[in-house]
Amino acid sequence: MSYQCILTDVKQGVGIITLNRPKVMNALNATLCREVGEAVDGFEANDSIGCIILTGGDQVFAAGADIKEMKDQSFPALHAKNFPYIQRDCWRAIEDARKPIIAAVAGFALGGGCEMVMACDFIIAADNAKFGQPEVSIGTMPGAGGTQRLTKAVGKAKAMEMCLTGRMMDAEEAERSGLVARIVTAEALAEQALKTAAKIASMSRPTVMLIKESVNMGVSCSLDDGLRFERRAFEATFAFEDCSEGMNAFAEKRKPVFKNR
Ligand code: CO8
Repeated sequence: MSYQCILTDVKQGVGIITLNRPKVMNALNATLCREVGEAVDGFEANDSIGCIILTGGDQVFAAGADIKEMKDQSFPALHAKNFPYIQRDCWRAIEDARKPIIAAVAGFALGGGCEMVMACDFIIAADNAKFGQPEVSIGTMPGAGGTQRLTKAVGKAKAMEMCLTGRMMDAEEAERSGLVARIVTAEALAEQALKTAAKIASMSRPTVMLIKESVNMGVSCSLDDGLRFERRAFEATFAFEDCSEGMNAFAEKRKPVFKNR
């Protein structure tokens, strides 16, 4: 499949999506959003892939929605068709994916770009990463999860300050605040993200999917409901051949051979 605004690759059971509009800091135009959605769908449907990486360039993940493309939109058009010019809600495609998606972020992740990495399952940040919701500076506001996911990730005080002032958070503050899982050097980002994703891809896929679903449940439901869901999901893993293979392999002091069933 050839794309205009992204690159895709497959390595070690990992599907890699790279945003690729370097001249405009990977601004998210309609084509890029559609292509990210299509690439996620394609990797989801590909049985040889167990994990996905979403990444950008060395200096910028994405500087947000393409302001030049967005600037002439009107409220009636946006409202009537739920942001029609984007055509494909790639943020939704990312969060609906059942395979884990890791964001590997170097440089700016701003506006819709910050929202895109927050829709992923976790973020590995390069030491030059910067996160922000600067929409207020151009007279608008986050529209794809910025006020919601940032608040859940870093708490109300920091999210409110960032959304109201446009202040960016550097990688260290983002790690301290719980927005990113881990910081690596910019040079090591691609390798470390691939190593992490390949490790996930080597695990039992149905179990990995249940773990992802269970953690995500916990983000949006009560502790009681989350614990109940987790217990049923845990029990369900005993229906997988991979579960008995994993436990037998441990008892027999050998490496498990997971068959994703
Ligand atoms: N859209 C379009 N073009 C952009 C964007 C953008 N978001 N960001 C940068 N560019 C372009 C610039 O216009 C420039 O192009 P040219 O060379 O033709 O003039 C080129 O990229 C390089 O940019 P700069 O010269 O500005 O580079 P700097 O290194 O000086 O600055 C910044 C980098 C700080 C990233 C700066 O470019 C910037 O502030 N960009 C805009 C950031 C922003 O406001 N983002 C929020 C956009 S709104 C949004 O994301 C809402 C999402 C809602 C989604 C809801 C969907 C349902």
